[in-house]
Amino acid sequence: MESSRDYPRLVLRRLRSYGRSVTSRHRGYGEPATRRYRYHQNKRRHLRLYEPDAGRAPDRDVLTTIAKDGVAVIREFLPADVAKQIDAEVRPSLEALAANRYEGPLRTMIEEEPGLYRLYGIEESLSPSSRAFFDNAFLADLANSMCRPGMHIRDRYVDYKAKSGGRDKNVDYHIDHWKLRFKAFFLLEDVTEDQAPFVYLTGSHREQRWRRGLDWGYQHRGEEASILRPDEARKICMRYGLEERTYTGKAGDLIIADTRGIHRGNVLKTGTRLQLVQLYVMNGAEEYAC
Ligand SMILES: O=C(O)CCC(=O)C(=O)O
Ligand SMILES: [Fe+2]
Repeated sequence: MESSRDYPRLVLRRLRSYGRSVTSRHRGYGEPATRRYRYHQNKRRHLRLYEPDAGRAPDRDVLTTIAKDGVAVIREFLPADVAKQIDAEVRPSLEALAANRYEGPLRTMIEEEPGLYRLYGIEESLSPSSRAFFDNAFLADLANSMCRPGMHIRDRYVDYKAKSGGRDKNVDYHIDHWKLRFKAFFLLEDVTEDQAPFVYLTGSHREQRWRRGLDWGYQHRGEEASILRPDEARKICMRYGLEERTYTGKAGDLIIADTRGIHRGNVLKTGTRLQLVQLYVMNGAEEYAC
């Protein structure tokens, strides 16, 4: 039992615990609101910097198309022979990876069930020819003309789809982020309707009302919250006048997409799909830029 001598200490203790309960109750309400406020501030800051500048672009038409549609294609970006050479350099390793017998030193990504495989760092020694794409000055200049601070490379890999009927995690409509993300897909082999061509909803990279929930969902809960059902994507298309386009192409073609917009892959019906991918993100601090 507490004696009267302890009274001041008791009061102090009660006051402290009251204080703690007040701050923790306050935190319960305050923290999500602060998080949301910071997110909106960062998003506003990001969008203010997102300013395509045709004057800095290596090709005005390409930049104008990306700014308008969120996606552009450059046919025969590199000669088909270069694409074939890169294909010859990387395919044996990817086939080994798909057959579960790759023993090389490179970092890998494997989605075994749907048949999606990636190899990173191929330009170091496996495929010197791939540097013609990964270290391409045109692409670097194009990325820098997309937004005021310019952009840098965040990721580069070779991407291999090898299982007919496989549904990897990219075949649903989705956005990659609420931030500008510019992915360059360089085709190493011809891609027909049956070889899982890339799909993009043109104009969906813009800041419009439909994306508010999706952007916050991504920020708050990550990738799983950035997926749209086909009927949701259709509704957005109709209401905002977006158009779904499918990007088939030939070895040597390049598809450039702002993957802030709605896009998806496709189920492979026949053969394989082999491409190089390079991801560019905005220069600046993580919370508002890259
Ligand atoms: O596989 C595809 O064509 C889509 C890939 C995709 O969604 C991505 O790279 O962000
Ligand atoms: Fe994606």
